[in-house]
Amino acid sequence: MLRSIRHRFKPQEVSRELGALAGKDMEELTSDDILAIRGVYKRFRVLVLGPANAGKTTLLERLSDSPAGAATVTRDGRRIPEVPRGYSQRGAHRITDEITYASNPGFVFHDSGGFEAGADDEIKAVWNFIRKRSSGSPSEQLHAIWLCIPADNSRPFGFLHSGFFSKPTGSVPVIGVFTKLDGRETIELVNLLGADPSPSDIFQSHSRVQQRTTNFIEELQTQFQRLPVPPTAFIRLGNMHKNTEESTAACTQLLQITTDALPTGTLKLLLRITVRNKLRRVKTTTMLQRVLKEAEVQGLSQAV
Ligand SMILES: Nc1nc2c(ncn2[C@@H]2O[C@H](COP(=O)(O)OP(=O)(O)OP(=O)(O)O)[C@@H](O)[C@H]2O)c(=O)[nH]1
Ligand SMILES: [Mg+2]
Repeated sequence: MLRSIRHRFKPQEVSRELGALAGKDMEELTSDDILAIRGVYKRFRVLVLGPANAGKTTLLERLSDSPAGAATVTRDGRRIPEVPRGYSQRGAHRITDEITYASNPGFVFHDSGGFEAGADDEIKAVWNFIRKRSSGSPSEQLHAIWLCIPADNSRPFGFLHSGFFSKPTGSVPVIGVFTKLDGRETIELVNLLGADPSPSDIFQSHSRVQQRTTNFIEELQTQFQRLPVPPTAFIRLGNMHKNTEESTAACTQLLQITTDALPTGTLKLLLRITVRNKLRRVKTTTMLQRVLKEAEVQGLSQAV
């Protein structure tokens, strides 16, 4: 059954010309090759799916090195105010809205909003969107879906009981993103030691808490893998609300897993090009900030 679904959606390169680039390494690409790939796809398009409070917006902000509220949201070509945190379920949000970040312009995101089990209309809207955007013009197509599954939720599998993953997503890979691992560790710690453990008990229980957290996630992952159309790959994220080396590394890992899951060589190249441009931009911004800081220290900021 699964094999036939996959076969039916056998991914194809958009054109013979792009297909010819597919086998190349990044280092082999000429600037004309890069222009050709970006000319067809424009931007890398991701749908972020998941229940309310799963950490979807936080993930996009971390990935884009952006503070809260920095997103540009566009509806029918016009900029609209970003939906404030916690309001995504109140009709202010549409899955077709395009979310971009000035610091990360090669990506465009769509947010499912926080739908819940039994919210059939919302789930239908998500499916309509996936169906429409899994084919058609390459620049409008979805390239990947990140399904955020909050590990600090006692029943994070719940919102999928509606049969959400009984349908294939065409050639768009779904990455299962377990979020808030740190929250699950806190829950496991309390389960193990009660609400008010001493610091030494916490220290001694560290590896047991981690083991219980791993067991919880692995059990969940097994449930997802039993779905008719399971996610292609999984990743575990924690402390993404903090801007740290770990959370930055986790974003890099998510992008690598996504690259591996993409169905065609040119889409893999598109994502690699997009990430490389983002890293160059971050480097330039960091350098600029350092220069400005030094200028400020020396009282030269006017001149700069
Ligand atoms: N402890 C912890 N908190 C997190 C993490 N990621 C996000 N949060 C927090 O969880 C809350 C919800 O995060 P959001 O990113 O707004 O969640 P969302 O999925 O976009 O929620 P909706 O927009 O309502 O659908 C915020 O207070 C975040 O700071 C994490 O990895 N660990
Ligand atoms: Mg949100």
